[in-house]
Amino acid sequence: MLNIVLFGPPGAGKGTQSTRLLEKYGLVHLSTGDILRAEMNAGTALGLQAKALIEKGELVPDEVVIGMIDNKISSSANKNGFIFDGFPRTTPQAKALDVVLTNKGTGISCMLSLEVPEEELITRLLGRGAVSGRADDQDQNTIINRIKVYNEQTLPLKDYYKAQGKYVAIEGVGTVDSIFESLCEAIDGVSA
Ligand code: B4P
Repeated sequence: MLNIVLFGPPGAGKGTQSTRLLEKYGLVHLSTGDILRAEMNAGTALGLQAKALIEKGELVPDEVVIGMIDNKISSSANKNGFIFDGFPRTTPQAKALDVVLTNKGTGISCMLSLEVPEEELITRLLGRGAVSGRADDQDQNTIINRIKVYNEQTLPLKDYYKAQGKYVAIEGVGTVDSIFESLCEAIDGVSA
């Protein structure tokens, strides 16, 4: 199985590139952000809990996100593998993911990290906020808090995957096509 963690700060291009990668490699897309937004739109109890946190730029509790991912992996048997988009975001999430995949006789193939400077992230997210209606993209202070939370809680995962020899840095500034090519080269190198 090919199991890819697509990593990077908010606005790095994870969702954008995932859409293309899953088509090319026939993978299952697992975006915790998308799952949480679907719960918010459906007005479920989980969605209401998530909305309050997401609109402040905070993370949703680990146990909630881990449970969602566990369900999704279990209900996607016999596939080529997964793209994990926006997950894991904390060390407990990464450890839980390793346990779930090990129990399925598989593991993470690589962590592809999209590297984008902070000013560019803010520009992209405000740009998306102007058209998407996403509350967490419309307020600059919320965006700055998301980046702060990323630096404090998510960035340490680079070292987690580096220690396993799975971290690959990808230049995340450029055209969507050129970044897609870099990602494919890295994946083909890992799966060759
Ligand atoms: P996510 O849905 O994961 O949102 P994101 O990180 O903001 O977006 P993404 O990174 O996918 O967007 P993209 O760059 O593609 O998370 C939202 C919230 O949900 C989190 O803040 C958190 O509260 C919660 N959450 C999610 N997962 C969680 C977890 N595991 N644990 C706890 N909480 C969790 O796109 C951004 C913009 O850039 C777009 O407008 C795009 O068009 C543009 N863009 C992309 N590539 C570009 C390029 N090369 N050049 C110029 N613009 C580009």
